[in-house]
Amino acid sequence: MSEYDFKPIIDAVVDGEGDDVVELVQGALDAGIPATDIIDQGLVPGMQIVSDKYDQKEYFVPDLAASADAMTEALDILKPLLDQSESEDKGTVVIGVVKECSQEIGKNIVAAMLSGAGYKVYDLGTNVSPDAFIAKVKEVHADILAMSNPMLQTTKYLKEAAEKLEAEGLRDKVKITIGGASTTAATKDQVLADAWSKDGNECIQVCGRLMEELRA
Ligand code: B12
Repeated sequence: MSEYDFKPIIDAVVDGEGDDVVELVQGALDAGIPATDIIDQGLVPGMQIVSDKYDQKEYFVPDLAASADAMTEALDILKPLLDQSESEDKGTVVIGVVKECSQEIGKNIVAAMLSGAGYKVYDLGTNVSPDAFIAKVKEVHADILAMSNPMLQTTKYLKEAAEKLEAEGLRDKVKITIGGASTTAATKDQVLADAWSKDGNECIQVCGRLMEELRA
């Protein structure tokens, strides 16, 4: 943990003030704070407060959208700084948000962190059908399929993708990892996935383990 005061960044995310967030993030970078610390200790805790306010009916969808936009603007600055190990080849990951969902901030963070950790990442964006996931996995010979599921009602698509992968005879060649606000460690077994992670840092550890299993 650095001594840096992340509260102004947290507050600006909570207030949905994109310009302020960008300025403060730039200030943190200028002060030598690593991009991952800015995400983990500034942006994500800010969004957590936003989530709590939404749960308590203090915030509504337009407030979420303002904070989400502020966070996205900040991530656009930070993403290139996470992409630092292009020469490494840790493995190939196909990532996306499941069908019927357009909530992508968490997935964007995980994708950027995986890429920064040396994985070749194919990001399919949001609203990705099980068929589209499998088609990309086959096209790029992916090692890992990483699916983000922010909403409970779309959990079925995680399982559908796993079943389709099995039907293609690829289940022993491709590992499936999942995450997102509406998943827990228990979801992994329900949807026939290999792993679940709570955040990007954990996902990097988990993908390292999955790659070892594939290469064993
Ligand atoms: C911001 C937000 C929005 C924004 C999204 C903007 C965007 N461009 O992405 C907007 C306003 C668009 C939105 C819309 C909706 N939202 Co919303 N939203 C949120 C909120 C408050 C925060 C999400 C977020 O960005 N968090 C910050 C990121 C960093 O966290 P994260 O997404 O959890 O990701 C982290 C981990 O989960 C993990 N992770 C994420 N993906 C992956 C993938 C892998 C492979 C791995 C390993 C890990 C991983 O790592 C990430 C980094 O730490 C959540 C509340 C919450 N508790 O999450 C609700 C929430 C997800 N939304 C919800 C709902 C209901 C909706 C709407 C239906 C609301 C409506 N009535 O219109 C719509 C759905 C639209 C649709 N079909 O997609 C519900 C879902 C409830 C449920 N159980 O199904 C939540 C949980 C709020 C709630 N408590 O009710 N939302």
